[in-house]
Amino acid sequence: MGAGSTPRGISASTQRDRRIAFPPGDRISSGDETLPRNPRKMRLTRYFLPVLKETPAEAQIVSHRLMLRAGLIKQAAAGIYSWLPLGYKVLRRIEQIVHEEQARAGHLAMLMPTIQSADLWRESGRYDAYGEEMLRIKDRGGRDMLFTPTAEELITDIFRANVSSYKDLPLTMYQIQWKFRDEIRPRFGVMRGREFLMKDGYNFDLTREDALHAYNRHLVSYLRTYERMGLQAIPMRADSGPIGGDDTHEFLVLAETGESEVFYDSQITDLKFGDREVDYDSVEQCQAVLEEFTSRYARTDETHDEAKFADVPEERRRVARGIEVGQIFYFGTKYSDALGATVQTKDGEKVPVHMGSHGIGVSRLLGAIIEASHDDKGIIWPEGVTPFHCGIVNLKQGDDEADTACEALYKALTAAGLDPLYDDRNERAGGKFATMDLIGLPWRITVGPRGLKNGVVELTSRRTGESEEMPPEAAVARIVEIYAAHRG
Ligand code: 5CA
Repeated sequence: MGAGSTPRGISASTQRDRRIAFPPGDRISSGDETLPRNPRKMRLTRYFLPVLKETPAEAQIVSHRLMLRAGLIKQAAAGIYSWLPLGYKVLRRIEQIVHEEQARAGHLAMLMPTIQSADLWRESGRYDAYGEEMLRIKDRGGRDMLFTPTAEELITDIFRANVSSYKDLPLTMYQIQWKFRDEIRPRFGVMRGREFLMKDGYNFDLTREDALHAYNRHLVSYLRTYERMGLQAIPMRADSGPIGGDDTHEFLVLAETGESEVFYDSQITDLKFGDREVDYDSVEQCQAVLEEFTSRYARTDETHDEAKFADVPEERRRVARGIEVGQIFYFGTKYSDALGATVQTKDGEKVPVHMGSHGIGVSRLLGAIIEASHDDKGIIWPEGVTPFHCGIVNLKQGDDEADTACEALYKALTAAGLDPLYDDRNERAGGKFATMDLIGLPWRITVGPRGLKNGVVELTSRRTGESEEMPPEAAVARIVEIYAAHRG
């Protein structure tokens, strides 16, 4: 497996003003501020990085092995993980990108509880339909509760209690919240967990056409989101499962270890979203992106059609495996009918709202990114999600000149808004390099007395392994420049 490619609650009316809130070229944020920094903790001697020398026997796929070995996660129970500091940092960076791209599309962030009452789920009929995957809990009063596997019912309840007019539409709200699905076979670490972090978004629209625009807008927004994480996620026609509806696309990252079998026209992998500006309010622009990215054959095994696949020129037919990192659904009035979520039209008629839901597997993404971007030495984080922007390796801890140069580099990088990790341990160079390679920071600055005599440090790319000597200020400038290209 090779390395992967480098590369608003106000009111509904403010949703329409989204271009005013985010003018083209506006820099939102880099995700650097997701966790407050404590400079002392960014020294390896003060950090908590329990790396494992041995390959854990229980891990069957490379991402799971590397997540355990690099001290990102620790299993707490089957399919349930603690996120250790380094893993939690990456998780927060991924969340930050999701939030920024949702804001860009005009969607409102909110938060719903993980524990819900069974009553709403009885109204929709899903309390029984969901089956064994739903973790059911009784509170002390004997009331049926559950740990939410998804939130269509709760959001529809919020909607029906507060919205009654077409004037408040369109509306899209989302959350990033923990979900629980009591999977029969939790496996591959965070890839198929029982507890997992999901971004789930829900659109409410007056008409089918408006809801399809919301669907298309999500597709565009997701393409951009995954690319910022250094991933190519291909939208593929899929099956809607327990969520329901006819229109659904899954986003798949190609990987040998993926759980889904996929069939596609190889031309689709040439498509890049890039830095194009799309007006998320424009029906035509969103539709055009959807057509561009979905007109070639790309399906999961659930919807695969041999006859249609045969129309793809043979040399372009691909059968592979993929990791599902997201899914978008349009299910019309399934939940609004069941729960009575209606609005009054201009003519005073009461109609059920058209809805869809849209999910991103936030915690699964760590596994997917590692599957797509690693080598035999360890993880290679794409710049967009790396836990630290670069590592500083001191070859001779205790040497005045080397220590002073490392401190100065550290200060210069943090002053430029970057987040470096300084390996200040009293260890052999080989051990320090091995740790940096394992945890996968994309850039490393190596500082040693010999180089310093010539006024240089060494800047090394984790991806290519290439090193270049340059004065410390030049190394800082280069890293600043690299990350400037990765800001939202
Ligand atoms: N309500 C809809 C969209 S919000 C929904 O639940 N969709 S979903 O079932 O497709 O889940 C959304 C995403 O969550 C999936 O694409 C997948 O990336 C992730 N996901 C689903 N199950 C798991 C799991 N057991 N472990 C890790 N991630 C998961």
